[in-house]
Amino acid sequence: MTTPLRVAMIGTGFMGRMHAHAWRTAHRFFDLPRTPELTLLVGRDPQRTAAAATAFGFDASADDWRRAVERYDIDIVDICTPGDTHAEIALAALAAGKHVLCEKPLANDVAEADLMVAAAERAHARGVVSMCGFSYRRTPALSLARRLVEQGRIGEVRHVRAQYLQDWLSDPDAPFTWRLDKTRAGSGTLGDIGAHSIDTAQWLTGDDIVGVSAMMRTFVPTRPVLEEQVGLGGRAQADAPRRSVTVDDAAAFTARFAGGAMGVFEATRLATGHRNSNRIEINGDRGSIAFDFRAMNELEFYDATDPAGEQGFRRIQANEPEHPYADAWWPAGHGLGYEHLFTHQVVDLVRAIAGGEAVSPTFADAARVQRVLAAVEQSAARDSIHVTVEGETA
Ligand code: SOE
Repeated sequence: MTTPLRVAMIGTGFMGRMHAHAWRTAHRFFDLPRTPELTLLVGRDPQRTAAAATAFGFDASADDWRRAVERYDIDIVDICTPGDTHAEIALAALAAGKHVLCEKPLANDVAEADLMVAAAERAHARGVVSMCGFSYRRTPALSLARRLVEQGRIGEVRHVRAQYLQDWLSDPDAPFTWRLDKTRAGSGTLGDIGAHSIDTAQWLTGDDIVGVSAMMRTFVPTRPVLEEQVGLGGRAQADAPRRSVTVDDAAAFTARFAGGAMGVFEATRLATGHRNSNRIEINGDRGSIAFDFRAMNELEFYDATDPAGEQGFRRIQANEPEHPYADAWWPAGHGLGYEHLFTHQVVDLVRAIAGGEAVSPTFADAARVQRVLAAVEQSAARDSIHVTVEGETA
């Protein structure tokens, strides 16, 4: 039995459930230098949180996140709450010497993100580790894609094309949630799922977006309010009162990368028929890679140096022992799911904590995403004019 790593998790929604699963499984499938212990679950409603603590496997529950920061016997704070609470909780936890895992996007604006980066860097000098939960980076097929791009196997990157499409808000009577309130979520589709595409694109290419031209749209201006919070895709009574939506339903933007590549990005939660279609394709002068979450164990790779007459997009099953994380799971060909990305996220974080090393995506990586989000919103608010990521209007 290795030294425990006592976890306090703030939040009991979809990401809370998913992170709890990851904390429970990581050390049971991977050799870890420290063993996560689910010590404290924090949620606003005491009864619901106590029930969730039992269901998730936490030893105790509380209704105030400050209990997690104050307790000397908590080693890491895992933030799975709406974006308007990320900065306050992370800053307090880091100041108290707690390691921090914070869900994406890092914050609700660049100013908050910068405060979190500075606090994380100060804390790291004391051996405290922090990470932002852009979990798609932990997909074996995308790790393979990054290795191919880094090795130059697709050559000079010219195009990045990313779409993240969901449809849980297609129904105009899908109920109001915190994700539709700008003061809680920071933005709508853009920050919720567009942020994943931005992070994945910058991570795969090793290149930053330096300017955007964007449009954003809210198609459904009000949503019915439910007394009871419902999950994604729930339905409200027909006569429920309606509340104004203050975020985007959809965002589309072109992007310039520092290295000269062109990007085309789209994110929406009203793409009827797309439950969770997260796709990215990168074209270079010697080849291409393409990933579609709907076939998340596969990477499509086109090698233009193959012999003429034998070229084509090959579909690589990224579950072979040569692929990251694969040998901890099932024999080749049996595949992994969305939940495995979160277990991988915990594995890399726990190993980094044990070694005192930084682990990507760092808060600084996540703040670069936050700058792109801000530039997209600025461009969309000004008739899609080109906006540089540093905020000047080119
Ligand atoms: C809701 O759109 C959501 O849960 C996102 O918040 C997650 O980041 C995404 O992975 C799945 O959909």
